[in-house]
Amino acid sequence: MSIVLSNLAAYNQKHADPQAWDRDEFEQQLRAKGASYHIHHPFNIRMNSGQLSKEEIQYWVANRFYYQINIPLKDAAVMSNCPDRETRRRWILRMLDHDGFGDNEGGIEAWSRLGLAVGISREDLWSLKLVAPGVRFAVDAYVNFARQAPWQESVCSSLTEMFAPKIHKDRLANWPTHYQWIEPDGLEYFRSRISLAERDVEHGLQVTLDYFTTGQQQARALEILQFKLDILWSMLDAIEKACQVNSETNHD
Ligand code: AHQ
Repeated sequence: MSIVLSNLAAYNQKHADPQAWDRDEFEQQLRAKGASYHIHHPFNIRMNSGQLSKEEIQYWVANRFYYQINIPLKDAAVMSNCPDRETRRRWILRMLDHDGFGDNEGGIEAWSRLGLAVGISREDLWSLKLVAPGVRFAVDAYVNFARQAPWQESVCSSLTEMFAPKIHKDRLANWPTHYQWIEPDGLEYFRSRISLAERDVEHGLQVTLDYFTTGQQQARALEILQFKLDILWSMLDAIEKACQVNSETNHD
């Protein structure tokens, strides 16, 4: 019986914590998750190829606004869970980037101007009346995760931004051609986000590679990243579905 138990213990030990990846391989495993990024979502593919209607663009802007105004709340949750001053000194920049500071109007204000550029009034945008239940649910799940998880896990979840510069560059390259009705200065948010995303990812990746070191922890990191990728993906699912329903209702 003791032979069986010792073999079982050895089996569990081996499978409880598979051989950890080194830093480079771990980073590659994280970056490989880009295959699930919402850049590959059918709605985003239709957006970049000019196939979205004005109403669909407006709906996307109004729904993504709910994500944007919740990013500072998410980042404040990370800050409130983080006892490390050096981390907080860097992390607070993310909140200021969105809320603004001094003469810098911030990303939320820039997104409001994107709203105006696609024909949504500030009143309608800020009323959140266009936000689909599935979008609200997904965004709230992200904020609540950051409130409850260890701050290093929340940092890991922000690493979907490893893939964000490309999606912003796609919009800057495609919208002026495909959606000439959109005021060009409305695209400033996408322009501003590219360098900020690169700065944030450099910090987020360093925290993640330093903290998740065992095989089990690294598997957890991939789960966390997939959770956030699913949040972004399900937001587009909800937006796409709502646009379909709106279109069918308007054509009845
Ligand atoms: O504009 C975006 C942004 O400010 C952030 C913050 C970051 C986070 O903390 O999770 N993620 C993120 C993202 C932004 N834009 C999204 C887009 O498609 O425009 C991408 C999204 C991300 O990749 O997580």
